[in-house]
This record gives sequence, structure tokens and C-alpha cells, in this order.
Amino acid sequence: MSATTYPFKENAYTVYSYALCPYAQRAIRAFNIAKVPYVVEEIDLRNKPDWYHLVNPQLKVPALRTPDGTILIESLVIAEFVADQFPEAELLSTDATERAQLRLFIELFGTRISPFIYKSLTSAEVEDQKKAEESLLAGLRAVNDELEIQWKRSSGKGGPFWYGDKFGFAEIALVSFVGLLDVVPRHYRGVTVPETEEYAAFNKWKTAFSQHPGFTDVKPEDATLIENYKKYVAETKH
Ligand SMILES: N[C@@H](CCC(=O)N[C@@H](CS)C(=O)NCC(=O)O)C(=O)O
Repeated sequence: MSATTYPFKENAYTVYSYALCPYAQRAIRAFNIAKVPYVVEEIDLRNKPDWYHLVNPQLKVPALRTPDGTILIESLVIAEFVADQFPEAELLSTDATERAQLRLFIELFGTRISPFIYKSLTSAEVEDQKKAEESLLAGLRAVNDELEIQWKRSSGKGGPFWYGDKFGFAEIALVSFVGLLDVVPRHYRGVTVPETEEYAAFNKWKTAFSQHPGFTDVKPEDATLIENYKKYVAETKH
């Protein structure tokens, strides 16, 4: 019989999450940084509970149930909801131009970083792995240049975070992907980010957030991440 109800905590925020999912981590980080209490309902993605379609018909994490029973899906929508619902946490600027600039930065990760993390893992031919690595590094140079531009703006305050000295929405949205690329493509394909001038701003940003509880509190163990991504890794054809 198919489920007719699903677990949630009454009068609370319930986050449906999977600890290793970089998207779900956005939702968790948003609540943590805003210091808003929530409960986690961990979804085993390899064996999804039969009630989960009642929460998210797309069967993806994260999803959020708010205290009034509203269900929200999509990690950036959830993170933005937290930012808007708790403005005192100042996760996200209210200025339209500053919001647009940050959206473009987040978009840069979606188009030029994340796809190539996966591509480098799923490509079997050395040639294709190399191409993915080059695209990934080109994407990181674009990220680096955007950070340099942002830090000269008044909202960037010279860095080292997107909003100066504050771990905010940019970090909530993006650090899980940097954490991922630092561990998984490095382990399986030997991809590393050079310590050169072209990547200096990126490396400065990474060093700053890597020590922040906003990052470390939600970071999976390297070995667990490596094991989890094994299933995507194509054996190299020589
Ligand atoms: N665009 C979605 C992507 C979420 C997503 O792809 N989550 C993955 C896990 S990292 C998922 O739930 N996949 C479903 C599955 O593995 O069956 C978001 O930003 O929330």
C-alpha cells in the first residue's frame, strides 16, 4: 500500500536531507548560519522511503517543510527562503544589483564548475578527462576573476568572503562544490588547483571558508565522499 503520510516535526522546520549531497548541504548551512533551529530527516537515496514522494514528487533532496506545512524544494530556493524569512541574519543583500551579481556568481558554478567535476569522473578516455580538467580550471579562473571584482565593490569589502568578513549566501550556496572538487577529482583523477596568481583569489576564499564552522560543521569525511562517488567513476581506458 502506498504511504499516505510522512514524518515531520510539528511547529518546526524539517529538512529532508542526505548528508553527502552538496545541494542538501546548502539548506543545512543556511539554517546553521542563520542560527535557526531545524530537524533533519535523513533520506537514504539508495533506498528512498516510500513516503518521500509525498514530500518531493521529484524524489530529490533537499526539501523543506516549514512550520505552517508548506513544502519547498530546490536547494537555492530553500536557502533564499531562509535568508528572506530571517533577514536579521543578513545572509543575503536586499539590494537588487548586489543580489543579481551574486546570482551570476552562483550561476558560474552551475555552468562552469559542477558539470566538469562530474565529467572528469565519468570520462573513461584520458583525452576527455584532460579536457574536463582544463574546462574545470578555466571555470576556476573565471571564479577567481569574479572574486577579485567583487572584493573591489563596496559589498565585497576586500574579501575574503563574498560579503567581506561574513560567511554568507555565496558560501552557503557554493562551498560544498569547492569541498567536493578538492577531494573527489583530486583522488580519482589527480586534479589540483595551482597555487599561482591566476588562482590567488580563489585560493584565498577557499582558505578563509575552510576554517569556518559554516563549512566544517557540515563537511563529510574525505574517505566517505570518495567512497560515495566511486559509482560515477569510469575506469580509465589507456
Ligand atoms: N537542483 C536540485 C538538485 C538536487 C539533487 O540533484 N539532489 C540529488 C542528491 S545530491 C538527489 O536527490 N538525487 C536523487 C537520487 O539520487 O535519486 C537542487 O538544487 O536541490
